[in-house]
Amino acid sequence: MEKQIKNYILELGVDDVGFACVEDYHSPKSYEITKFLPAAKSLIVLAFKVLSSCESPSMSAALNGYLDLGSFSRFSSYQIARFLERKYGAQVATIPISYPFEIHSDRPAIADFSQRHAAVAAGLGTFGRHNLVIHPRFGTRVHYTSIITNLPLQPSPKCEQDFCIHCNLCVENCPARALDDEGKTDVMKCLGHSQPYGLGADIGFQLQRLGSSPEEQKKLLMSEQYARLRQAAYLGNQYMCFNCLKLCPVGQS
Ligand code: B12
Ligand code: SF4
Ligand code: SF4
Repeated sequence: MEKQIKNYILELGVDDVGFACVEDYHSPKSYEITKFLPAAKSLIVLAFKVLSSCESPSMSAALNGYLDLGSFSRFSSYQIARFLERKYGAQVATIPISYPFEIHSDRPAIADFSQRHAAVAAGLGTFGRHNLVIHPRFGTRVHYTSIITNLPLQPSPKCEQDFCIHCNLCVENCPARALDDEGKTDVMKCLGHSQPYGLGADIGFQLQRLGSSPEEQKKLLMSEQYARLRQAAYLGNQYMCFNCLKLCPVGQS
């Protein structure tokens, strides 16, 4: 069964796949897997290689590569989930690249499920100094999604090697200095640079608008800042910094 599933997934064009049993998924801050699927037994983790457009000097071209990947990952997850249901009568829950996830004020910027822990459990990489998972072939330029299922699948072997070469390029080139503390990403610092038109900026804009005269409000609504906030809200996901992902040399030669 594992071979058939793997072949199906790779033939769709997904770059790599690994299996894990739910007991091997250890993410202290995430919800229990059974919250998503009470009968869960296994995780199927998919790896999608990030396009070289992440290196583009144009942030909109770099972001568009991410959005393309996002659409393909949704298409793939849905196809694979349907295949598992039809062929094996499986129960499934698909977990996306990022959104949607439950939002609670005591869990700021923390998702329900950790794709990084899932990838490590499924033998698709190990953590690097930048707190991202480094894949044995694609290096850091990879995104992960997961499918939780009640099928009992033989787990893939875990990666034993430390793929990070400890060059410190990610830390030195983070414009926000968000990676200075080893093992911790300063989320607010990263967000300020990587999502300058995200929720924080939107709140700032709305507060400014609330305190303004009708004439000033009109000006604010006609501004570049407002147009950028609207675009970001429409896209759902918006990144303006890719340094830790694109500068990591592992897997790039
Ligand atoms: C919210 C989010 C963010 C937030 C906050 C991130 C955060 N909390 O660390 C912000 C906006 C800052 C962000 C930034 C980025 N993100 Co982001 N993000 C997410 C998202 C949606 C949820 C993360 C989360 O809350 N998980 C739940 C928590 C409980 O688990 P966790 O993420 O694994 O976090 C824990 C572990 O990583 C652990 N940890 C950290 N380092 C180490 C090291 C070791 C050795 C160990 C054992 C554990 C450990 O500590 C964390 C807290 O408990 C995930 C997708 C997902 N659902 O997992 C993507 C995800 C983590 N992001 C990703 C990426 C690519 C990025 C960016 C590069 C974006 C960009 N510009 O391209 C930057 C990189 C920032 C960085 N270097 O850390 C990828 C990472 C892929 C990979 N190769 O690892 C993910 C997995 C998306 C995906 N589906 O592929 N992100
Ligand atoms: S995405 Fe940019 S700002 Fe965020 S941690 Fe990586 S290098 Fe730093
Ligand atoms: S840039 Fe260097 S230090 Fe940072 S994760 Fe990659 S190999 Fe490790």
